[in-house]
Amino acid sequence: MAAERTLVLVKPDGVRHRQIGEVLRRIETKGYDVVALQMLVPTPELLEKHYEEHVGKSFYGVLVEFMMSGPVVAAVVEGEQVIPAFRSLAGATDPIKAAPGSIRGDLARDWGTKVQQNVVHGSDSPESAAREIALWFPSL
Ligand code: DAT
Ligand code: MG
Repeated sequence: MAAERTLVLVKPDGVRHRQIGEVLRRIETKGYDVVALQMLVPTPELLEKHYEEHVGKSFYGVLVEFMMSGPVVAAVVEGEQVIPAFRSLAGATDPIKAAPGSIRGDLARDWGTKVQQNVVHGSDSPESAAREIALWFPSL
């Protein structure tokens, strides 16, 4: 099967807790390639496009505020079936439900009522990956 690409974000909580290296280590150890990397504080405009399916939901404001609370690391990761594979490495959205051994299960520190503080984002489909990579890395 051909290699595919996914967009990974280390969210502000992961950056704050010095977990950038640990997240990238898990990706590389699994056998995937980091092919583009940058650090930035996202704008509301970028986040509105990135999270377009969540605009208008009850948690949208809290999510965007959190995502702008500090720098995030954005990475394009490549390899066979990397879209579902990274979702599996990341674990369930809610850190309380994320299994031990997963990034969210092991590394989330701000869980409780803060579902959005779950360390990483990973694209959920080939269509989302293409859209998100174009948003975060327009020159790719
Ligand atoms: P995922 O990041 O696992 O793809 P998602 O796309 O459903 O999850 O939601 C995007 C982010 O929004 C998620 O990482 C955390 C936050 N979120 C989702 N559901 C939430 C909720 N019910 N309350 C607060 N934040 C939520
Ligand atoms: Mg999602």
